[in-house]
Amino acid sequence: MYVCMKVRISTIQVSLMLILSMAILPGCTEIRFKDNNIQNEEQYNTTKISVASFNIKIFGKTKASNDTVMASLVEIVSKYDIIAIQEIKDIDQEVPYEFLELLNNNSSIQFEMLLSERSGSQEDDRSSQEQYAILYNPELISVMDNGTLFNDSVNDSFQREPFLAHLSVKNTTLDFVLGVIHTKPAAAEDEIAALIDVFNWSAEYYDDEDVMIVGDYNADCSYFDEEDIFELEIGSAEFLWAIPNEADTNLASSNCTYDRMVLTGDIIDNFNGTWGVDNTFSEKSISDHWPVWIELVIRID
Ligand SMILES: [Ca+2]
Ligand SMILES: [Ca+2]
Ligand SMILES: [Ca+2]
Ligand SMILES: [Ca+2]
Repeated sequence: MYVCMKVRISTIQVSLMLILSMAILPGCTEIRFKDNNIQNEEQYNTTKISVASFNIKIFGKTKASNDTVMASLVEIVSKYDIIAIQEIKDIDQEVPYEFLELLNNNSSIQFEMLLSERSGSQEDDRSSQEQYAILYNPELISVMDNGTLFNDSVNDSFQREPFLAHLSVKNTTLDFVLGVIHTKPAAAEDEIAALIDVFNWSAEYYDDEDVMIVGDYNADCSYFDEEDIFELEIGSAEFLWAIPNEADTNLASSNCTYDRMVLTGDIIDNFNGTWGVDNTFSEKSISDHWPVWIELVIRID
C-alpha cells in the first residue's frame, strides 16, 4: 500500500516532481500539502482560489456603452475569485459601478469591489489618471482593509501609484496584501525597481509579510529587459515572479510578458505552480492585454 506523495509546492521544480510522483504512483491523483518535508500521516483539507490581473484597455464610457464588449468582459472577469483591474478611465468614476452591476446581474456569484481613487497624485501625473479595482467573491474572501493608493509624495516614483488592500481567505489563516500597478511604459524600468518600496511599506503598514503585487508592469519587450529581473531587489530569492518570462500576455503578435504577478512571504508556498494567460479572446475591442492568473492552495482551518 502506498500513500500519495506529499509535495511542498514552492518552486518551479514542482512540475517535474508531480510528473515523477504520478509516474511512480499510478492512480494517485490527489496531492496534499503539508508544512514540512517530513512524511507522516497528517493530511488536511485545502481550498483553492484563483487570483487574476487584467488591464482592460481604456475602460471608460465608450467601452461601457458597447454591449458586446461588456458581455465579454463579464464572462472573462467572472471566472476568477479575485481579479485586479487596471486602466479604468472614467473621469466621473461611474464605469466601475456600472460594470459591477452588470457582472452581478449575469453571474451566480455576487462580486464585491474595492475601488481606488484616481491614481496620479502629482501635477505631472495628472494627464493619465486611472482607477484600479479589485473584484472578489465575498463567499471566499474577506476584506481586512479597503485599500489605499501608495503615497509616493516624496519621490514621485509612479505615474499611477499602486493600490493596496488587505485581504484574507475565509476559513483559512491566510491573509495577504494585494497590490495592483499599471506602470508608465517609458518609465517601466524605474517603476518596477521602485516596487521594492511598495512591498516593504505594505508589509510594515499591514503588519503582514505576505504581499502580492500584480498588474501591467510593462515588464518586457521595448520597455524592460526581462533578463535583468534578477538584478532587481524584487528579483531576489525572496520574491517569486509567478508569471514567467515565456508568457505572452499581449494580443499583438509580439511575445511580451507585460503582465506580472510577484509574491513574497509565506504566501509563496500557497502558490501551487499553476498559472495561466487567458488568451481565449482575440478581439482587441475587449483589450490589448489578456488576463493573467495563478492558483493559491490554502489549508482549511
Ligand atoms: Ca506619482
Ligand atoms: Ca499573512
Ligand atoms: Ca517575455
Ligand atoms: Ca502577443
